[in-house]
Amino acid sequence: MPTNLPPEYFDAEKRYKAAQSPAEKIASLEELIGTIPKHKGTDKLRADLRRRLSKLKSSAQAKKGTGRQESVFRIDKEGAGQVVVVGPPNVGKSALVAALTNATPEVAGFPFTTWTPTPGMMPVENIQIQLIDTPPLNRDYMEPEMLDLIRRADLIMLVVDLQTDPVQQLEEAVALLVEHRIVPRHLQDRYAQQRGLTFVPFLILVNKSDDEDSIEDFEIFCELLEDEWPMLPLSATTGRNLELLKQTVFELLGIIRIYSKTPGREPDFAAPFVMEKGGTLEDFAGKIHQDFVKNLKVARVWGDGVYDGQPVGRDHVLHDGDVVELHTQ
Ligand SMILES: Nc1nc2c(ncn2[C@@H]2O[C@H](COP(=O)(O)OP(=O)(O)O)[C@@H](O)[C@H]2O)c(=O)[nH]1
Ligand SMILES: [Mg+2]
Repeated sequence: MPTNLPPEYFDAEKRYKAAQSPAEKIASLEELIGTIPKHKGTDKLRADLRRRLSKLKSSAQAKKGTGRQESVFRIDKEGAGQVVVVGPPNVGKSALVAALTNATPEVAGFPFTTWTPTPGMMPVENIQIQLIDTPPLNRDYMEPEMLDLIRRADLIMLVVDLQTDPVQQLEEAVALLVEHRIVPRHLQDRYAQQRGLTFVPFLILVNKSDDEDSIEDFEIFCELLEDEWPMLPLSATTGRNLELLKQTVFELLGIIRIYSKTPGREPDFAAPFVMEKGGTLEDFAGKIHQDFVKNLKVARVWGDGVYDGQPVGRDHVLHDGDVVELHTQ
């Protein structure tokens, strides 16, 4: 990367990295390209970014256009994590996705209303997590592409209905997924001998736990289960425990938020970089740009376990909320 880029470049780059929707990405990338001074030293960078811009534009176009559309089950990951919402019919999957995100999937009192997956973004503090509403699990036929979508997910939220035999719903749904080689990560030791499995973290959402009266039913449900599950009683209708759900998803995704800072300026707390828990300073530099990894001279960190602005090495482990200033010269 050219070393003489102006501070506006890094500000614009932050906005670009934090952009969620294709439209937002395109707009912020155009802005980013506009901040680069035109001379020989920046030719390559400008060419690279313009190539990325035209790719973004054509894939956004392809999505809008009719005809040769890609599979509806191929949903690009957006935001800090992709979470699929699965379960039997009529348990309230669509109602939950509608309550938690900007999406408006159809909610109805009869089964099999949702035929195609519908993504929406769930705001959790200052980040967005993608939720995908899906057609019901069905023993007779599972769309292979729907199974791939589930396999690729960062987290599976399995919804059951507290008011309609939730034990059977949970056991049947898990059995069906395991038959398709999708295994709850916390049970992976049991499957150590088998090959070709995908282990994905699960969270069981016990929906229609509308109010305090449902607590006893929920406790009975828990006692009847053979295994321990990460689990939350909640209600799409009354909103019970929906805030707790957001925090739980954030924790289960195993992610942290890091704020990048330009020397002499305040960090932008509205636009965190999201990375995996346990990530190091070097991982963070790589998220910003590979050249930062190569040319990194000093980094200063404000946050957990350091004094303000403490210089740290490449293998310093970062924590949620840390502010980092990278210096390449
Ligand atoms: N009492 C109650 N009903 C709910 C709740 N969530 C959804 N429902 C109802 O359950 C039915 C099925 O909901 P829907 O979201 O379409 O289920 P899906 O088939 O799993 O997507 C609808 O009549 C909803 O109004 C809830 O938390 N409490
Ligand atoms: Mg539905």
